Amino acid sequence: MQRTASIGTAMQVIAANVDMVLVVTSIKQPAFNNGFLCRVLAAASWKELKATIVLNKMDLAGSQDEKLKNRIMATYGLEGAGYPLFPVSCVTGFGADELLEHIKGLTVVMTGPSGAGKTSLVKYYNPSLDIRIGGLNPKTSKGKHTTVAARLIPLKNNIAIIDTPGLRMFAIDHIPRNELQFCFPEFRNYLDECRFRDCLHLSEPGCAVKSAVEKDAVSEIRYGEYVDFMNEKIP
Ligand SMILES: Nc1nc2c(ncn2[C@@H]2O[C@H](COP(=O)(O)OP(=O)(O)O)[C@@H](O)[C@H]2O)c(=O)[nH]1
Ligand SMILES: [Mg+2]
Ligand SMILES: [Zn+2]
Repeated sequence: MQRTASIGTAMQVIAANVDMVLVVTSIKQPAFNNGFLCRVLAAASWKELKATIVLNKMDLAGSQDEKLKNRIMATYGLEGAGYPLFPVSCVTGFGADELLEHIKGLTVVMTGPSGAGKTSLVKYYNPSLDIRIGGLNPKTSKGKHTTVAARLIPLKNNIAIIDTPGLRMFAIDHIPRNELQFCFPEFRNYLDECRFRDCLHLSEPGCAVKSAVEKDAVSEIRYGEYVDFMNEKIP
């Protein structure tokens, strides 16, 4: 499993040096993707890295997208899964000061779908930087892979930011099946209350995680992604 080994090594190198993972997503172009976000959050949690979510391109949000934004905040934000979440726009600067304050003095690594605006965010904070911003493929609205290697960029306020070409190091295939549950922080309150000690929160009777989902105390979206990931792993 060469691939898993190199992912693990890259993650170790990064994990040893950074204070936080900044997961840069966008409300649209490319479309917001729960599966992607949950994957990265789980991978960060596995490495005991703090994660913050950036929801970029809010300047493109119409009224339907505002509803989507509220759902994303309820699902992932402090009231939901518990992650700090910042809706921003690299075009208008909306939310940028709050985000900058949040990462003050930290070394952060950025990850996120290609085209979500990672490089644009760095460029917003430091316009004099000579870095390339990718266009969107006009046919697919997907980003082109413009950032070719991970690089550490100093910003103001003692911030160092690592721009990455993609998300390859945020795979979750190396997380053991019975430990993935611990990578969903909002599940933790319920894990001790399941009827069976080895409950994997799938179809076991008396599962406290599932009843929390039924009571809306745990997001159905997050739980659904957990179940999907579990089904991807060999039983
Ligand atoms: N409308 C809008 N476009 C943005 C925003 N941020 C980035 N973009 C555009 O999205 C495309 C991809 O940006 P880039 O920073 O290269 O994304 P990266 O692949 O995540 O580094 C570029 O065309 C940017 O101009 C934003 O906040 N609003
Ligand atoms: Mg980039
Ligand atoms: Zn359970």
